[in-house]
Amino acid sequence: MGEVKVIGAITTQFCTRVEWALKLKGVEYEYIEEDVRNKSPTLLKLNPVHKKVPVLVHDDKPIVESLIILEYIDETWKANPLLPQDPYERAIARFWAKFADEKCVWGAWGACKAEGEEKEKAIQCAQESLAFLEKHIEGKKFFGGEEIGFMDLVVGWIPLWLGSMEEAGNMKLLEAEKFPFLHEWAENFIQIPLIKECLPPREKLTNYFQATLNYLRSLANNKP
Ligand SMILES: N[C@@H](CCC(=O)N[C@@H](CS)C(=O)NCC(=O)O)C(=O)O
Repeated sequence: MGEVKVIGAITTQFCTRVEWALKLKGVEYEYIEEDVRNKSPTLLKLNPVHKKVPVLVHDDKPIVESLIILEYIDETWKANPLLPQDPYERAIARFWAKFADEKCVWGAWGACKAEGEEKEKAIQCAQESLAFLEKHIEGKKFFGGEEIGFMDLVVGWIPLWLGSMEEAGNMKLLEAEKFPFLHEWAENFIQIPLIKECLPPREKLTNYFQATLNYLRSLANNKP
């Protein structure tokens, strides 16, 4: 199995998805918390391009970017496959994972940050992206079918992180009436013991988003 380390930050959903994948595969690992506001020389050495967490270190070899890390984990440890076996289905899963990271994560954060007239527009835009996930999960237990798969881990931030963003940003994106299937999936997903055990405390997350919003707004207010 070799030595496995995860360099992460507790408030970061991109790291939690990596821990979920390792746990699903039954891989033991050492977790090392990084302070992303005061980056360690180790992080800068292991991820010199993006300087971000997570970094997976397997037998001293670093792998970065969480979607790439998930694929590496899936190819290295074969138990409980994350991606489908069929090449077309795999391509589709990768497409939706990329969509979810590019549109849903940043759409939700955009709506969280927005103020005044921009807020309604940003909420609508984020909900348009979430509507694709709603279609995708309709009639299924998990995005992966009967078992948790790649896409479940990728959108696994929704139940907790989205709730915290909604609280900090004073808005509601995942309305149960608008997104009944996604809402139900989120409620079930977060109750799974293996999923639950990697989650940060909600209060910590909400405080983190609130502090980030305050910081960004103070920068904007002090612009010349
Ligand atoms: N696309 C990256 C995103 C990772 C990411 O944004 N990490 C953030 C934590 S939320 C980070 O390390 N930020 C430090 C920085 O931007 O300087 C992935 O999927 O791994």
